[in-house]
This record gives sequence, C-alpha cells and structure tokens, in this order.
Amino acid sequence: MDTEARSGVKKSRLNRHMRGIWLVLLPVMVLLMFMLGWGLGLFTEIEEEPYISETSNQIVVGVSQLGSESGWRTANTESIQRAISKENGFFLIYNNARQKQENQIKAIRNFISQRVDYIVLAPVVESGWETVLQEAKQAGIPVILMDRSVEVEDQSLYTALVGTDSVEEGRKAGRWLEEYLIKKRMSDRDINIVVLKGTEGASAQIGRTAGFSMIAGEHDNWHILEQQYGDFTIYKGKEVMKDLLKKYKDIDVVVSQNDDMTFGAIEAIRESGKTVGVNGDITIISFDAVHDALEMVAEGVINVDIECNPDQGEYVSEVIRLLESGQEVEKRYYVEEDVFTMENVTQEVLDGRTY
Ligand code: GZL
Repeated sequence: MDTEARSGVKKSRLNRHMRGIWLVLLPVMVLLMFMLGWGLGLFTEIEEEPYISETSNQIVVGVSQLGSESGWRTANTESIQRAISKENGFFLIYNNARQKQENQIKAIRNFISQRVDYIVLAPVVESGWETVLQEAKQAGIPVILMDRSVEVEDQSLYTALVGTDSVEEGRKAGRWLEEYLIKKRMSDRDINIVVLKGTEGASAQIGRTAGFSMIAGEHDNWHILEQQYGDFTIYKGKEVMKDLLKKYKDIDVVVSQNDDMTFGAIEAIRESGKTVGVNGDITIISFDAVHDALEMVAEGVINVDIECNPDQGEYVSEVIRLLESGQEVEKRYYVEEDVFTMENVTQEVLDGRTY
C-alpha cells in the first residue's frame, strides 16, 4: 500500500478513533454541565416565598407595631394578634419596630416585597410616611392605620384608621378638671398644672396636648407651669416628675398622658414626701385606664383616668372583611371610651377588664 494510501487509512482510523472518544466524552460533558448548572441553581424554579403556598386561601396581613413601651401597647398587640389569627382565616406577619420609625418603614417595604394582601400600621409618629405609603399604594396594598394617625396630604395613602380620638380625650380631661374644681369650690383659685407628655411627634400625644390646652385656655387662673416628654414609659415619667418637683414647689395638678408615666410620677411624688389623689396634695389626671390604674382610681390614688381602648383588633379585622367583600369602609373608626373616677370603678368593672 503506498504512503498516501497508508496515510489515508491512518487518518480514517484516527477519525474513527476520535469519533469514538467524542461519543464517550460528549454525553459526559453535557452531564457535567447540567450538574454544574443545577448546582448553580440555573435550572431550579425560583422558589416563591414559602408562606405563599401555605396561605393560598388565607388573607396575608403584615402588621407593623410601633413598640412595646407600655401596658397599653401590650394589650393593643395582643388584640391585633387575637383578631388576625389563623383560626380567623388570616396569615399574620408581625413586626415590632421598638419605637423607631425607620424600622417601621423597613417592615412595610418587606411586606410589599412579600406581596401581602393588607398592611396594618400603628405609626410611632405622625409625620414622614408619604414615600413608603406611596410605595404600598403603587403595589396595590391597602394600608389600615391602627391606634395612631399619620399626617399626609393625600388621604388616599391609607384606607382607614381604627383608633381613638386623642383630642377628645384631652378635652375630657380638661372638662373633668373644670367640674372637679367647681365641686371643691376652687373654680377661682390659681391652679398650677404640669403635663407629662407622651412620645414626641405621636398623634396621641399631640391630640391630648391640644385637647387639654383648648379647655385650659378658657381659664385664666389655670397655669400650665411646664410640659415635658415622658415617652409613655414608667421610667421616663418618674424622671420627668422628679425634675418638675425640684423646679416647682406648688404643683396642684399633674396631667399624665398615659398610665405608665402616671405610675412613675406617683412614685416620684411620694418619694418627695407629698401625697396624691383624692384629698392629696397633688391631683392626678391620667389616660388609658388600664386595669392596674383603675385599681388606683378605686383607691383614690388617681383622681380620674380617661380611657383609651387598645382592643382594636376586632375593628381592624372587620375592616379587612368589608374590603374583601368589596364593600365601602369608613375613613375612621373610633373605639368606645369612658372616663373613670372612684364613683364608677366598681369591682365588676375591674373584673371585666380585658386590659
Ligand atoms: C394611645 C396610644 C398610647 C397610649 C400609651 O392611642 O398610642 O401609646 O396612651 C401607648 O399607653 O404607649
């Protein structure tokens, strides 16, 4: 066989040989590539959020609670968690913002990315919500405010508010003081007042301050010596009261915008050697009317407690049900609230208290 012929045979043998190698290598390479791709997740389905598959027939609600600063707040949280429960057909995603607005904004954005059906927001302060509420609106997620309100130009940024009328609560405190002074024949006496205010910027604090000031402004003989922020907490309430007692030796009335600050203030007053309440040196006006405070009303330690009802969960779930069935909802729902003094805090009221 000549050289050319021989080389031709070699080439075809080589070609057959190479074909044989490729026939083995190619599927191995494809298999390796597939395994590598799988390992890199190139082929797996993008997992939807795990909860979506579990909650296809549940209403998914993201709740941004502002914190856990007071007994009232704890009751409010328990109320919404009772109402927005699995048994009631909901899937709850709950976040405690620990008094920080930026944490609430983060939580809302997280709810949006998880495509919840509704957002419930208890706003720690009333300003600074336009952007994130606009994002929720663009995502088509209704926002229901709970407890406190927000200051926004575009009222369509939230669907409804379930809460309390804090301005009216403040006016109730002022009207009670008017009646009290008449009964004590002190209507024309100079009355020195200090105010322990709740969280700065919170609608509850702003409303109560405004409401009480409206009534106080009608009495030239009422002197509001000073108003300080006590953040709605026992600790800060005591600290602020100690400072005010150092500054003013003739305080007649303390207006404390929640029971937790009142507990701290009473401790400070007693430690200063003064007495409080009915027939005491200093008259105590408080807000919230939680169980432990009502016991002090019954004992005459707190003169009056303006109720602020934290049981708002049922109202929120009702608003959601109305929306789910395509019905119109009110813009504002106020929970029932009372004014408690020694005269109407009975054992039955105390026993029936849910908070
Ligand atoms: C009132 C609520 C207030 C309570 C406080 O609507 O926002 O916040 O009065 C609570 O006890 O901390």
